[in-house]
Amino acid sequence: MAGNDYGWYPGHMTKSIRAIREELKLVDLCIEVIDARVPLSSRNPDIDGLAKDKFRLIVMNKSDLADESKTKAWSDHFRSVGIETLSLCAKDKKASDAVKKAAVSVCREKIERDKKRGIVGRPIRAMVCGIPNVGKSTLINTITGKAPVRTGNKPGVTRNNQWVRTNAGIDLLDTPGLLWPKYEDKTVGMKLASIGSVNDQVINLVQLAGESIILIEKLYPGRLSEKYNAPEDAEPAEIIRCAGVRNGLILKGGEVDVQRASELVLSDLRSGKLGKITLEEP
Ligand SMILES: Nc1nc2c(ncn2[C@@H]2O[C@H](COP(=O)(O)OP(=O)(O)OP(=O)(O)O)[C@@H](O)[C@H]2O)c(=O)[nH]1
Ligand SMILES: [Mg+2]
Repeated sequence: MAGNDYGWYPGHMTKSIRAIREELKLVDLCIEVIDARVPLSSRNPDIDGLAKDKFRLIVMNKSDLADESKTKAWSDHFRSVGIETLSLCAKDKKASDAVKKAAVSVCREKIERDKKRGIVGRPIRAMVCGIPNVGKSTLINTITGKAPVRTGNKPGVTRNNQWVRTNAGIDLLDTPGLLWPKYEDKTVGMKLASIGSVNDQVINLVQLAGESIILIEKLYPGRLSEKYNAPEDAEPAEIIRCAGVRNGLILKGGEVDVQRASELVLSDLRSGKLGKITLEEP
């Protein structure tokens, strides 16, 4: 484990940033995909630099798993700082039109400029970027209506930039998920790990489950104890134990398998089985 700060910055990410920089000349629009459950922590600070001369759109994805009122508050917040924002579920067909419409609206200056030069119908070239596992590739597949790029429920699935042409006025560049070398705030890494954007193989999952439980109990009191039949004032270790008992995760000697019970809690959190949860407020 890379310390207990949930750091994960493999060599391929350094290479990916370099490769993205090379593509940037060709890009009009930066579509930054973030996770609606952690809208602050899932914004890679490097993207502001990479996209500084580009039109911008934030997509708050996985909003089907997030707290609706907080998603609305975050969208308002991002718009108030001047970045057009959409909240959506990339697996939902409706996402396609919403993104295309927003892209045209955000890039209207470029479209006008082209028109004045006699260029009509040149597609918007959009780079889809963000941290790992937030649904960048899924969004591209939904917009194209096919599956030209690979997706998967773990971070680090996309390894190379890939342009995807559509006949809908927008070309899309799929990019590998990027984290950054050091988190300023310790809880950032924990939140990113809890939503599945950090490689689970470099993490102590028992510790992560415990820290996630503390945060969720603070924001959504009673949610976990109810789900796992634990006493109302149960400590994290007790909640993990109850989750194990409830799901039959028992070792040979009769004790709860804490490792698997912790993994189960994290899996329930990530898949929405603990209900809609947003871990940050604007
Ligand atoms: N619930 C839910 N799941 C989603 C949504 N969008 C994507 N997913 C799932 O999230 C996982 C990651 O999706 P990908 O599209 O591979 O994510 P990515 O950002 O391309 O990930 P990397 O290439 O690893 O950086 C997959 O299991 C998707 O099915 C969404 O809006 N809601
Ligand atoms: Mg991908």
